[in-house]
Order: sequence, then structure tokens, then C-alpha cells
Amino acid sequence: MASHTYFCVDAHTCGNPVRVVVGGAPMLSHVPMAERRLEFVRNHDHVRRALMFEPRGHDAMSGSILYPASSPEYDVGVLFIEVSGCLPMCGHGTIGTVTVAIEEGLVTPREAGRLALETPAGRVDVVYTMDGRFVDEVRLFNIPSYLHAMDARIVVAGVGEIVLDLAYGGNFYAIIEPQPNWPGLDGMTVADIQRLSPLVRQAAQSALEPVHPEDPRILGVSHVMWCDRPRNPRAHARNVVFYGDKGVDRSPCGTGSSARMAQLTARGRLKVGDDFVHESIIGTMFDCRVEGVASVGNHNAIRPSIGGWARIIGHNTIIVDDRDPLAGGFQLT
Ligand code: PYC
Repeated sequence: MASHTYFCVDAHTCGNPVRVVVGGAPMLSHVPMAERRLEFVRNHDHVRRALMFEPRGHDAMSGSILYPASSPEYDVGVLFIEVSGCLPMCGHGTIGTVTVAIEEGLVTPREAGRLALETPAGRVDVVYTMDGRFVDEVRLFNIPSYLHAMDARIVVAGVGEIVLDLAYGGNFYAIIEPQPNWPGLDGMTVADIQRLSPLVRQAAQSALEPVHPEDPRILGVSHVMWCDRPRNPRAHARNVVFYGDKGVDRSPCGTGSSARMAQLTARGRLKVGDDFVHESIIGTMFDCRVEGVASVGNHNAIRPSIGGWARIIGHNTIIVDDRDPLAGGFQLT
């Protein structure tokens, strides 16, 4: 019988949870974070399930673990954990993690207001502003993001034909805009999103089977983004992102916003220098921007940035005790 204690700081970024594990996480080899992610998935995924699933987490739980970076070019390494697995990159997770790391004094920046993060998807530079001892805003300069496929046609049971784009912004997103068989978000309940998104994801995956052109360890359609016009006059667009088995992002989704800007730029609807304010299902917003161009394999890509805020909501000492029959975590299906 064993009992394990994890020291966590719980936060949320624009409404979506970020549980930052600051003590008790497994040691990993001193290799790049992309390899450490695979090592964690291979040998320690039970830690993710215990901390993300019920009874300690819930269907939308998300978080990160801080590790020493593998090279001096970075300030810290970040492993993203979520109900859906270990993401290569997570935008709302980055904003929450940086807020926690700075406010709790876990990372000392070499230059005030800047951090270089080593994520499994690559280097992510971050700038942040302070209001007294609190982090006010975090802006992350995300990895190159690109449109992978355009106008893919899938058939969704009970809905009919859906046309979608597939874009990468740190995860692969099936992106759906209003169209004859899907009039938009206003008629859609959260239960509808949770019912339809797995069908869309499965069909998009079967049709497109995406693999990152420069890193074959990153593959598969993991997220579905439903898009519509904004409610808030300050925003340019609204979205709801689905992940895991039932997760609905309460924030405007950082990697999703990056994928969306890559899609809109490839379609000529955004250009370098444009701001893009993205609104979430609960009305919170990310201030995003197309910072520049890049390439990913043979694809034209963009360099997106995402600005947002996070708040710490508690210090959480989590116990996983083998005497507990539900120690490994569970999900309702
Ligand atoms: O903000 O990148 C993000 C994200 C991914 C899944 C949920 N949020």
C-alpha cells in the first residue's frame, strides 16, 4: 500500500482550469521536453489520470507540470497534462502556468517580464506585465501554426455533410464554420457539442490522418472548434473548443485561436499585423495577433501571439492513496 502527495497550485485562465503540479511529480530523463512527454505517457500516465479525472478533477480538467529545461536557452520546461492526454502545447495552460510560476516565485526570470518556455511542441516565448505582485496579462508567442487541409467533407450522423478545415496551432483542430447543415453556435447546447464533437473528430481523423510535417510525434485530430460571430462588440469571432471525452473549453483556447488565425490567414481573411479578439463560450476573451509568417514543412504558416489573464484559486495538496478504490481516477461515459 502506498500513498502519494502532489502539491498543486490551482488556477484558471479566463475560466478554464489550470492545475500546476509544483511538487510530487515523477522525475523524468534530462532530455528535450518532446521526448520527456513520450516518457511520461509511457511510464507515468497514471499520474495524469489521477490528477485530471474525478474524483480529484473533472471532465474539463487541465494542467501542467514544471520541469528543469533541457537546455540553457530556456527558463523552464512545461509538460501539459489534460483529460485528453499530454498535449504538445496548451495556450490557456501556458497563461495559467506562467501566472502561477511568477506569482508563487517558482521561476526566476533572467529578464523581468520575459520567459522562454520549453514545451513539447517547441520554444514558446512569453512576455507578461505585473500589477504589484500579481501577473496582469501574459502574452505567448506560439509555435508556427498552419492550415493543414481545406474544405474536407465528412458526414456526421443526424447532421449530414459538414465541410471543415483542419489547422495546427500546437494541436490539430477540426474547424467548423456556420454552413447549411450547421447554422451556428446559438442553437447549440453544451450537450449538443459533447455529442457531435466526437463524431466530427473521428470522421476528420479518418479522412485526414494529420501528422506534423516536422515532428511525427505530433499527430491526430485531437480538438474540434465550432466557430461563429461574436456577441461582444470588441471581439472578432467566437468559438467553442471540445477536447477529451467531454471537455468544453471555457477560455477562447490558445492553440485553437492560433489554428484559427492560421486558417483565416491562409484563406486571406487575416494578414500579418492583424489583431484577432477571440471570445469564449462564457464571454471571456483572448487578445490574439498574427505576428509574422513562418513555414512548417511545405506549408505557409504564421507566428501567432495570444494574450490573456489567469487567476490563482487555491493551493491544493492532493493525496492519491492505494487504499482508495478510485485512486486511479474515473470518468463517466
Ligand atoms: O488553450 O490551447 C489551449 C487549450 C487546449 C485545450 C484546452 N485549451
